[in-house]
This record gives sequence, C-alpha cells and structure tokens, in this order.
Amino acid sequence: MSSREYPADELREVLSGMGVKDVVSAARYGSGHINDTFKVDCASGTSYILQRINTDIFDPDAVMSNIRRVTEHIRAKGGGTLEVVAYTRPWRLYAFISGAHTVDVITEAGQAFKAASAFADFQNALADLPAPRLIDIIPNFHNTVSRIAQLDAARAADVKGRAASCAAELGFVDARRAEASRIVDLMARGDIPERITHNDTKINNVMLDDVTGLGTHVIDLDTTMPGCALYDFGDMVRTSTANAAEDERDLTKVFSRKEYFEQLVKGYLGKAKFLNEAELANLAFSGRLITLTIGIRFLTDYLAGDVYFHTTCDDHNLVRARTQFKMVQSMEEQAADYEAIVRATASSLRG
Ligand code: GN1
Ligand code: MG
Repeated sequence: MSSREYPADELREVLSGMGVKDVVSAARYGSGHINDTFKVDCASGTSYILQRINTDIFDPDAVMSNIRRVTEHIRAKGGGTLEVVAYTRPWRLYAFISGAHTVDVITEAGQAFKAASAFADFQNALADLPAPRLIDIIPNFHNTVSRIAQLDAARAADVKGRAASCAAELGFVDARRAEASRIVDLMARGDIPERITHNDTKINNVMLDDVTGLGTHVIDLDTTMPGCALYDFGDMVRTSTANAAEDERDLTKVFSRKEYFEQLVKGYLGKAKFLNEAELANLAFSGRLITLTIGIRFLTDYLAGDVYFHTTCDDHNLVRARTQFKMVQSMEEQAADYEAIVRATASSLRG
C-alpha cells in the first residue's frame, strides 16, 4: 500500500488539538512500514515524533494501554524509554529523543553486540511487569504455521494474478514447511515459556548513542506483548547480520555475516540469563525461522495486492520477500557455524 499524503494543515490541526501550537515544520520521518511518522519541530526548540497509528492493523487504544504500562515500568527502573506526550486516537505524540540515532544496515560487528544488549535489557526490565497480562496486540503475530496458512490462502485467491510469477519463491517456502511448527510446538508443550517481548527487534528499532554507540532506547513498542524471546533474537539476526537493506534488488549483496552473528550472540547471552535449555538450543534456528516468516508475510502481501505493508513500487513486497529468502539460504549454509557459536558462547558465559 502506498502511504497517503497528509497536508500540512491537517497535521497542524492534529498538533494544535494536542496543545502544540508553535509548529515550524512537520515532515515524514523514519522507515516504518505500518504507521505514518512525522518529525515535528517547534519555534520553542522542542521536537516531537508524531505518529498516526495504522487502524487497519492496530487497535490504537490497546496499543497505547500496553505502551503506557511498559514505558512507566522501564522508566521507574531508570531505563531509557519512549515518553508519550499526548494521545488523541489514532494520533500519538512522543518526545523526540536527541543525541542518539538509528541505522538500517549496520557497518561494524560491535554495533550488533550493543543492539543485542539493549534488547536483552528490555526483556529483562519487563520480566517482572505486574499483572494483568499485556494485551495480545496481534494474535499469532510470529506464528509461522498460521503465516503459511495466510500465504496459502493468498496464493489460492491470487487476486492480482501474481502467483505464477512467484513460483520460485513459493517453492522456497514449500521446501521448508516441515520446520515451520518447531517453536510453536515447543511453546504449546510448555518447553519454551511465554515472556514479554518486543516482537519487532529490527536493528532500526534501537537508538544508538551518538557518542558511545551504546543502545540507549528501544523504540517502536507497538507490538510489545506476550511472546517468545526467540522471535526477538531471531529478528535481530535477520536485520543485524544482513549485509544489505531489506529491499536490496541485487541479491549478490544480500547475505548473513557470521562475525555480526557472533557479536549478537555475545551481546544477547551476556544479559539474557533467563533463557532455558530449549530456548538456547533453538537460538540459531530462530534467526532462520523468523526471517522465513517475515519473507512469507511479504510474499503474502504481494499476492494479496499490497494491502498491508507500505510500498513505493509495484514489486516492493516481492523484492523484500526475495531478500528474506536469500538471508534464510545464507543462514542455512552457515548453520553449523552458527550453532557452534551459540554453544561456545553459552558455555563460556554459563560454565
Ligand atoms: C513492520 O513498521 P515496521 O517497519 O516497524 C512489521 C514487522 C515486520 C517489519 C519488516 C506491525 O514493522 O512485523 O517485521 O515491518 N510490523 C507489523 O520490516 O506488522
Ligand atoms: Mg514496528
């Protein structure tokens, strides 16, 4: 779906309703695929992030209820987190975080260590969030089995007549159906516990300090809800080890970098002491699985006619699916090395 334009007057009216009246500029910001995001600069020198929460996908009140609880809990512990300034359904205003930045593709392995530490801190901080349970914002969000069922439905309906042109990509998924249920089954059996997780641990969802490079704030908390720690780690592998952007057309540039994976594992396991044996045993696998799952979602949206993710060209979702599957292939080729890295790091940290 191409994102819609918001005339300056409309944005000023929304901001005025939130008590912000000295707006100098409000311009599109960031690279999210779901919400509409703007950076707002005011005459006073204050800046904000204004977002229109996508109501086709989210129940904004449920999202904001989880976010308020999560941010208050992290702040009470002294952690850096988002600050909600105002919320007028479906618009919300955050304080702009200065002195830190995000990156879409990282360029040194040490950044992977820092990002993984920050996401592990986030999971640690929320481990003792008091009841009630957070709201399931999108049920079965990372459930690969139900994502494959959605792909099958889109392929059968083939509303845009695109299925024939995706035979190779559909075949890639078909060849991996057998492994789709591994984590879902372990969770159903209780071998892997439910934890509070972020569920969108893309590298550009952690802000890195401009000076130290340390991860200071985990952002984009829309999908923070009960989930599986492995999916958070897996999405770090998907995005932090990638050598190229999620929509790179030249697939020779797309592969998973082993030295970045090693730093991710070290950064994550150094902090995520809560992981049990079943989680540890599936840590390397989680990278392949979540990358396959996100690829399936892009391919599904391509077949469905681009109704979910923001796109800027006709084949954007297909291009994204291809990069994901190339990343899966690259991780599969290095699977033995990746498993060995997890085992060696776990035994050196845990004895
Ligand atoms: C979406 O909006 P953004 O870019 O933070 C998506 C994630 C995907 C991601 C792929 C609610 O996140 O699940 O992993 O795109 N968010 C939702 O880049 O579907
Ligand atoms: Mg997101």
